[in-house]
Amino acid sequence: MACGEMLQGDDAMPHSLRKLDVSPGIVLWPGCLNPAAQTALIEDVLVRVREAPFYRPRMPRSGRPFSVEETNFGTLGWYSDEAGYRYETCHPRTRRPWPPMPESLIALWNALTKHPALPECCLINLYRGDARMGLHQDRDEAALDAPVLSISLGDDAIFRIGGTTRRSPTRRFTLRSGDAVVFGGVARLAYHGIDRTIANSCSLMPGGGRINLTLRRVSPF
Ligand code: MD3
Ligand code: FE
Repeated sequence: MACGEMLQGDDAMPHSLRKLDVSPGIVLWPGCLNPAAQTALIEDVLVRVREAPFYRPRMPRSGRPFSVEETNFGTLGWYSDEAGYRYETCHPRTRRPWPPMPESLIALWNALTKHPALPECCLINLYRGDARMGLHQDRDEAALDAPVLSISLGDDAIFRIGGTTRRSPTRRFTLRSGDAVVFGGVARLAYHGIDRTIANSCSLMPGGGRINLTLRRVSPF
């Protein structure tokens, strides 16, 4: 995987692979994946999605459907329905284990997070049309010491992040195809969400839209 290799200190490392310290606990690698790596990754993802199709999660209690569709790779998949948020070992419709994570994603996790424990969950979020994700915290993982790695593919997204209370001020930045972000330390429990995506800002996704891959360690190490 181009980004992982180049992070070892390739002289040819393009400017776009520089990392930006956005705020405490948040490191952004704009254009971490070059266009060829983005194409290879989306193909890896869509092949696995044939075995584990996208479904629409529902809100706890109300059962109101999410506007995003989701699926997972890895040993544990994040899931939500009337019964609540939780991790599951199998796809809700096929009842089969989630497909394995692409090796390229594990390499990227090791290169960017340097975290000693392997990721267990790769949540795939699919944004089409007016899909968005309201402000929330990720706190269904016992391993809150581990960072979270996010990789964006396809259309641009307006990402919003605040502090550890719902009332903390928020800031916004754009996540573009090929960007990677690590959220750790004080940012691990920050409220965050996706306000909207920008249709037709990228041609990577067949049929348009945006895919976000979120890698997480779930169990204590
Ligand atoms: C900051 N996904 O799946 S990725 C999610 O683009 C989620 O689909 C968004 O929030 C998306 O839970 C945002 C960026 C992200 C992911 C996890 C975080 C930011 C985070 C966990 C803690 C703090
Ligand atoms: Fe989240």
